[in-house]
Amino acid sequence: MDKFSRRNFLGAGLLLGASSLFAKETTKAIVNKNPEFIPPVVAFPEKKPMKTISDRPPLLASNRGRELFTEAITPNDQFFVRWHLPDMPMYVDLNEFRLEVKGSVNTPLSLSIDDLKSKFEPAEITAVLQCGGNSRKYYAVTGQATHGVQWDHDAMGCAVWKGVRLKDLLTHAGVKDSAKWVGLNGLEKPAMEETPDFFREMEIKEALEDQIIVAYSMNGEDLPYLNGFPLRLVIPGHFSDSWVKMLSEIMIMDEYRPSFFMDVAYTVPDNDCECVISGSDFEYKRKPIAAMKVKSVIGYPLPESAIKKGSRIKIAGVAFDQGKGIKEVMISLDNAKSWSAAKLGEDHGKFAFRPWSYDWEPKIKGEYTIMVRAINRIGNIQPMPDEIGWNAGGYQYNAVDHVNVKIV
Ligand SMILES: Nc1nc2c(c(=O)[nH]1)N[C@H]1C(S)=C(S)[C@@H](COP(=O)(O)O)O[C@H]1N2
Ligand SMILES: [Mo]
Repeated sequence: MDKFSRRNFLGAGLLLGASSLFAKETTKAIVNKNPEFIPPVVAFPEKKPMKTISDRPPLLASNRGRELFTEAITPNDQFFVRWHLPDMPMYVDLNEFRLEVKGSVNTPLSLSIDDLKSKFEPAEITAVLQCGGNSRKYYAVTGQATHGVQWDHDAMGCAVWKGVRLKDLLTHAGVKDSAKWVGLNGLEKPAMEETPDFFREMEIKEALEDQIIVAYSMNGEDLPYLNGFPLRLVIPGHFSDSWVKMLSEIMIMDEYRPSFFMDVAYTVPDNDCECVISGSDFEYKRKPIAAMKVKSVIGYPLPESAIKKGSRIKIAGVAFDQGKGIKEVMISLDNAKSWSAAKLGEDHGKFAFRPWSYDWEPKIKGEYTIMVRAINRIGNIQPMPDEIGWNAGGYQYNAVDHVNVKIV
């Protein structure tokens, strides 16, 4: 299929069964929040069969689960998908698509994808994209279950992003002195008037940071449609709620514009621990989540695996943080009494997954808990699960991960 017909697949109405899911006549987003719910596995366009938590809006997790997270780069066709509004466009025509940079600027810009590729210096960065709600279901292990989609460690991935620096676009447009905020909007529109638009904001001084890019490529290819074709914002080190997909409008503003997706969703308690007593409701002053916290996940072995005594296995996974870089990853096989250093794998840059591994030759039969704990270069360390601060939205889970296995 050529580029344009490939981008028309969702509108074509026939492909792979998934388009019929898109075509449902519902206007209400149905998201299953029951932790016992076992999602169906569906092949959406450009994706391998994915766990489909919701089809409208699409919420998809890789069917491989944790196993995906032993490698630094997550393949596009297994990269998770999260949209908030059910009415996303079914077709993006690159002949018509323009990225608008407007508002408090001297020269408003209207740029095609070709303009972006030919008129600006390309920039490339490997960075982790993680939803603030990633791993949310684990809050229920030591505290009360939290609101929101009960993601396992599967609302994350790491890719090589290529595009143009946001800074270069802002400089080109000439930001006025009065400007303080950058508003970001994608092509999808709310289904009903009372539904809030997916609108995100960041301060100008943050938007000018060198590493932030407007990406037209992911792992060397066009972005998959569901991951934001043809353009998305990439904010390395930050949770992905502001990594606006199908980015079509950059609005330079003098004033902050109140919006549901900044003021209510993706917020944590505005105090030092960013936490409240487990089980509290949302009655606290909030602030938006921003920089990610140091975290590591075990990709192999999978939970509840049976492993032959005397076999040699490589415990493996990934670690990452907000961009300070991973200093050390430690493994415990005796319920956190002692810890040993894992081997760090290839360094793809400070915003990327850092793969790690640990050789283990279990000699005694029985049940084991494998735990992993990462420390970054500024000494931030993952809390134990019973130490993690709780918040009602279930954001920023980063406690020590564990997997139970049986040696037989
Ligand atoms: N246009 C648009 N961009 C968006 C969203 C959205 O709903 N609409 N969701 C955000 C959130 S909260 C997440 S977690 C990521 C998910 O990115 P992915 O689907 O590529 O994994 O997209 C972000 N960008
Ligand atoms: Mo998210």
